[in-house]
Amino acid sequence: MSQPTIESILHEDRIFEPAAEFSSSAHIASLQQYQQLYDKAKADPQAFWAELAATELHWFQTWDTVLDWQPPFAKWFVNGKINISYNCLDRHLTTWRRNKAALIWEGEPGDSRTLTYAQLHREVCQFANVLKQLGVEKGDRVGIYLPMIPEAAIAMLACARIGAVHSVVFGGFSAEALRDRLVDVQAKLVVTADGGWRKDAIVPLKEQVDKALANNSAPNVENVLVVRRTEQTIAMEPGRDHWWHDLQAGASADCPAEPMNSEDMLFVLYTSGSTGKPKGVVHTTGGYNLYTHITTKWIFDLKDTDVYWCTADVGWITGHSYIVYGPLSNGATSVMYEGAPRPSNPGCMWDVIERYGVNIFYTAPTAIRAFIKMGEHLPNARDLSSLRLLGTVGEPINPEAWMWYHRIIGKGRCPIVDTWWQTETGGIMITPLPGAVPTKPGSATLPFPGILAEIVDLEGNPVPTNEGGYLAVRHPWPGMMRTVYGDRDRFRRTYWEHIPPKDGQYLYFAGDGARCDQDGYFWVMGRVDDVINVAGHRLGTMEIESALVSHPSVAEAAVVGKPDDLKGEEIVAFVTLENKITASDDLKNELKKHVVQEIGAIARPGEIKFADALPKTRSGKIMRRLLRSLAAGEEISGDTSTLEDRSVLEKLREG
Ligand code: 7RM
Repeated sequence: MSQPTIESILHEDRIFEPAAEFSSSAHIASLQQYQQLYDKAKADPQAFWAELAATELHWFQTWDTVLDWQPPFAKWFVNGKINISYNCLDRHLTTWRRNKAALIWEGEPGDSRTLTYAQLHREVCQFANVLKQLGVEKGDRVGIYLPMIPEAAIAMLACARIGAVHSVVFGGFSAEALRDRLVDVQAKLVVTADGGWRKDAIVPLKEQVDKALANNSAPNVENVLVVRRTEQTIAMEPGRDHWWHDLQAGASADCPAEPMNSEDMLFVLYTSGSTGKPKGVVHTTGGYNLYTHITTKWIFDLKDTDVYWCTADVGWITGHSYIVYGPLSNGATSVMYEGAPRPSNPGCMWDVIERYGVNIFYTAPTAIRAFIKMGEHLPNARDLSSLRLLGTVGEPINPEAWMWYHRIIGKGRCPIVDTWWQTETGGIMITPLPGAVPTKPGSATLPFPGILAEIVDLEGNPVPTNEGGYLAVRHPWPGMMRTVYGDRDRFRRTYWEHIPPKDGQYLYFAGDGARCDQDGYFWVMGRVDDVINVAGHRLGTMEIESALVSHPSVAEAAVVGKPDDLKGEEIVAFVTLENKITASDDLKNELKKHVVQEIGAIARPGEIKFADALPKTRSGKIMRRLLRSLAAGEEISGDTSTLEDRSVLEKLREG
């Protein structure tokens, strides 16, 4: 099995119509209804979004301007007052949902906890008071470095409640990567845990925080809050470190939600780009609340009786938008699971579905490919009849994996929503609405109403049907990122000027290659920049190269992605060594370890290849295209005339 290629998906002509039974009770019940919404939104985007904002959300004060667009800077619902924690919690308390499960959590060792809306509200209010007690004020940044435990959602909502800006750092990132993010965002406080469970082992989170903060290297951090999770002995620095449960126990549960300006910052989440260090993607309150709310409702066709499970980690945007904010804003029951398939429990995902009667299941193609490999006997041994809708996100799904998901997990009954979006877009952009849009395996299908997606060339000109081009978006949407934290210029350059604006018309450049077929369906091919997607995790080749070059033995490094059956892509690093350093397998292992230490296990190169020199252009640019072909074991094709020294290529080829 492999990633989709132009050839394989050009020949994909299977079409799956939504089942009448599904459509009849769906929020968006027919293709015609989708088309009407799409047309309406296109004709008057501001009226479309304003109507939804007014009907779907609670506002303390209504806005006076729907959209203030000074390209590429957008402000949505200007002067509106809103609080996303209020929309996710308080407004449900006056309804029957008060005692409905908001979060169903299961830990990897099998412990579990259910929090009703009333209970979650109480915990969030208490924790918000803890933050206040420790001096956290509106606008302050709070780092969150936690495993997949309810406290992660509680901490996020507590920040949102008092107007603090959260910046969640995935628990798989190393101390170095954590420090870089805490420094960039100038975090005042960090929330962590003694440890987290990962494949039957403990991830020592608090130890990583201690390393990140050592020698006052993140000088803004005044306090660290520690959740007791794995119960091993950890160091607690008096004055700086506090146990979550100690402070939570004494905190008042009375903490009204702060009316926030619609454009106040809600969170910063770091993501990898093609150049430089990871960017802090800034999302604000009102637009993000609306966009995640309505996409969750329509795309997952959420009903009050549903148990909904998104398997992402809250450290990624998918966890932010589709475990926490989108589902809770809708008053849904959201499942949060700390575990992952592992040798001691390979069928755990299917157990969770059976145990909680999950109705909607949202996961990544890389996970599906791993499920396929583990064997269909695992899901076949469980009762999955509760499922009614399946989703995927994170990378293109190959049609074979789509068919397996449809057949083995969905038993041929459940629609599949293949959702294309990014950290930057805040929420899902291209996707089927499951009761309305017929699906084709491997296609994310059609844009969400209000999203004007196009395939263009680098000048912004439309590309003919079925020809490859760059995925771009024409009009601002409420969930879009507002800026790169602390770097408005980088925001402008990276996303809005990559395709030069014409006549004041700006196009958002997504960084993905795609094609649009004769039915207007989008087929996303993958990144066109130096970003690689390893098991659904987005990594910049530059970051990995910088990590390698920071090792004393390394002179130069070039990192490329190589197609991988399971992970989508695997990291291959070409490395030249300093004089007098000799290549060895030990050194390869040492370099792999070094990258893990600098970034985290997700960035561990699958392969390191030592070289005498790297292929470069006459102007000194590394020709990654050639390295990609070499890594994939393909023939080098295309133009190599710009290559400075052709013998470099010959040597690399000989290995
Ligand atoms: C949500 C998320 C974004 C990148 C994006 C694409 C790839 C995501 C799909 C997809 C094909 C999909 N945020 N991508 N979803 N490619 N089909 N349904 O993943 O910021 O971490 O990554 O992921 O390349 O640009 S992300």
